[in-house]
This record gives sequence, structure tokens and C-alpha cells, in this order.
Amino acid sequence: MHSLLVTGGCGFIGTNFIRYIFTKTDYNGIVINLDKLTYAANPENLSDIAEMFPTRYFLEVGDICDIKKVSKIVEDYNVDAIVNFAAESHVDRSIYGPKDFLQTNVVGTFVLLETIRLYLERGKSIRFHQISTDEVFGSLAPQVQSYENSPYLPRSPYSASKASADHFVNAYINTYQIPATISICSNNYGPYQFPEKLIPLMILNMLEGKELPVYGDGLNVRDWLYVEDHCEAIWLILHQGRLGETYNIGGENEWENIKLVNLLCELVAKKINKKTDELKKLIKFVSDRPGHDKRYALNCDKIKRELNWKPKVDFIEGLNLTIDWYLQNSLWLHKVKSGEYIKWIEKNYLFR
Ligand code: NAD
Ligand code: TDX
Repeated sequence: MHSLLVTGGCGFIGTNFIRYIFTKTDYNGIVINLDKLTYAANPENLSDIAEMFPTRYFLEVGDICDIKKVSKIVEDYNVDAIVNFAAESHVDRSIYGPKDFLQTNVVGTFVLLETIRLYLERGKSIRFHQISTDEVFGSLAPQVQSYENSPYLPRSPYSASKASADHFVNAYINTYQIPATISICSNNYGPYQFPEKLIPLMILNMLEGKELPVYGDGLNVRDWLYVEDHCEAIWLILHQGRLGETYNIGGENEWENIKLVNLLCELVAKKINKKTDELKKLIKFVSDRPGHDKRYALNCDKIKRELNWKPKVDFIEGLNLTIDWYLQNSLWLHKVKSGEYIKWIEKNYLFR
């Protein structure tokens, strides 16, 4: 691999993945980051990488649904692998506006697959990796785990769009023999996550003394994985994963939301010299998310067995790293919240 196209690289996991490649691996090829720069994107996340590696890192602003743009990038940069992070990723937004989810998550993935199919037909070589989510398996009863071959039972517009994308990837593997893999991951947390998701939202609200909104009874369960562990697993799959296969990547670290929010109160209180109870008083049970999935849990035996991967970062350590990052990056948070990045994007891209 010498020319890697990462889509959605200005979002949370994509940013961490590109940073991981440049700082933690011996890869010496180029990385092209194709990102539409939606509200969830922060191109400044990678400005230090862009400065340090001007001949190896390239940002292309564009939409994965634009087949001409995608084909031109693949052609111009001689791309030999694509990792698709680009997505609308927030479940609540999918409930209030599902159309963008259908467009980017399904049509966008389809466009990438079509580009690859046509490229391969011309005798070129390229592989594809799709980033998927544990939500495709739907809501689980206690103790049950989802395996790679468990049936898909998506229940939100977000998870339905991600499941549909995975079906297209598998259809293209089966029908056109495209060299592709899929990974299915549980909830990620860590630096650069947009503060609409549970962990950064709670940290931010604690710092600002705002209410901590817990949906329903707070007993929904999520499995949490530090984002760098996810990046490492993707890198391993790209290099050693068997083509045509799907790999689960989980933290084996299940938490009821309310327990997690209480833990966050304890950890944040220590850092900002406040009493834990002062933060816990901010917890407010609010109306439940419509169709809120109760629990997700992945069985990760396959990636452990085949690729010798397991999560490295302990949960408390990972949460402390995350809280420290948000404390040290208050300017980032301020800009994200005030829409300054949107202004930056307009100045640097839309009107260029
Ligand atoms: P994110 O919302 O933080 O970032 C998404 C990125 O994709 C943004 O930079 C955005 O501008 C870009 N994008 C959106 N539409 C695009 C389009 N049409 N063309 C090009 N770029 C576009 O998302 P994330 O949390 O980093 O998630 C990345 C991927 O991982 C997604 O596919 C998501 O479904 C999957 N995933 C996320 C989690 C999680 O906990 N965050 C867990 C499992 C799987
Ligand atoms: O304010 C909140 N209060 C609350 O109780 C928010 C934002 C969330 N929640 C609950 C809902 C979920 O049970 O916390 C849990 C986590 O919520 P999110 O951070 O919105 O994540 P989730 O819905 O689990 O989906 C995430 O993990 C799987 C990502 O957003 C997806 O992109 C990924 O595929």
C-alpha cells in the first residue's frame, strides 16, 4: 500500500486514524483525506500533520456521493486502498432528519464501491475497507453477544443506513469479487469527538455547569472502546485481514449510561477541584430517544484469534486521557460550539 484514501478524515475517528498512521506506524506512503466538511468536521484537527508532511498528506474537500470527484482522486493519486469513515454518525440527528443518512451512508458507500468496481475492470488494483457499527445488530437482551455472522436487525434510521451500506459491500464482494473487508465497532471515545455524543457532551456540560441530560431511565448499555484501539485494529485488518471478511472490534467494556455519567462526574470533579456531588446534582433524566436501543455487545474472538488484537487502553485511563484533552483544548471546544469552524471552512474552501 502506498496511496491510501481515507474518507471522512476530518471527523472524530478519521482524524484519530490519520494521526495514528503518521505518528504510530512505519507507513511511508501518502494519505488523501476526502471530506465534505460537514458540521462534524474540523480540518484544523490535522493542520499540524499537513504542515509536517506536506508531500504525504492531502486534504480534498468533496462528497463521497460525487462519483466524478472520487474517480478523479483514485486516478490522480493512484490510490490502492480506501478506508471509508465518511458518514452521518449521530443517531439523534438521524431520527429528526434521516435523508442525509440515506444519502451519505448508503449512496456514498455505493459510489465508492462502483468506483472500485470500474477501476478493477480496467485491470487496476485497489482494496476497500468499510467502517461499520455494532448498531447494525439491533438491541440485545442481557448476556447476548453479536457475532460477525449474526443477523442484522437495525432499528434507527442511522443503523438502517449503516446496515444497508454493509449489505452493498458484501454484495460487491460476492458479485464482483472486489477485495474488501468490513469492521464493526462499538462506541468509541477519545479526543476530537464532536460534543453531541454522550461522553464529550457530559464533560462539556460539567465544565459549564449545565444539566447532564440522561435519556429515559439511564439503564441503556453501551460498550466503550478508546479510539486509538479502534485505529490499531483497522490498521491490522488493512494489512493482515482476510479479504471478504468482517471483523468485530469491541471494548468488552459494557456500562449502563447512568453509571458512566456518575463515573465521569467523579473523574471530572477531581480534575477541576469540585465536589463530585456538585456535578452529580446536574444529572437530569429527560425524555427517552425514540426507539432507543437497550444494549449492544460484540463478540471479538475472531479478531483476537486471527489478528492477535485486543484493546490496550484501560477505561479509567482512557477517560482520564479524554477529559485531559478536552480540558487542554477549550479553544477547540469553543470554536466547535460557536460555529467558528464553519466560518473557517467557508473562508478556506467554499469561496476559494
Ligand atoms: P463523525 O461524524 O465525527 O465524522 C464523520 C466525517 O465524515 C466528518 O468529517 C464529515 O464531514 C464527513 N462526511 C460526512 N458526509 C460526507 C460525505 N458525503 N462525503 C465526504 N465526507 C463526509 O463520525 P465518527 O464518529 O468519526 O464516525 C466515523 C465512522 O465510524 C462512521 O462511519 C460511523 O458510522 C462509524 N462508527 C462510529 C462509532 C463512534 O462511536 N463514533 C462507532 C462505530 C462506528
Ligand atoms: O445526551 C445524551 N444522553 C444520553 O443519555 C446523549 C447524547 C446520549 N445518551 C445516551 C444514548 C445512548 O444510549 O447515551 C448513549 C450513547 O449515546 P451516543 O453518544 O449518541 O451514541 P450511540 O447512540 O450509542 O451511537 C454511537 O455509537 C455507535 C455513535 O454515535 C455511532 O456513530 C456509533 O455507530
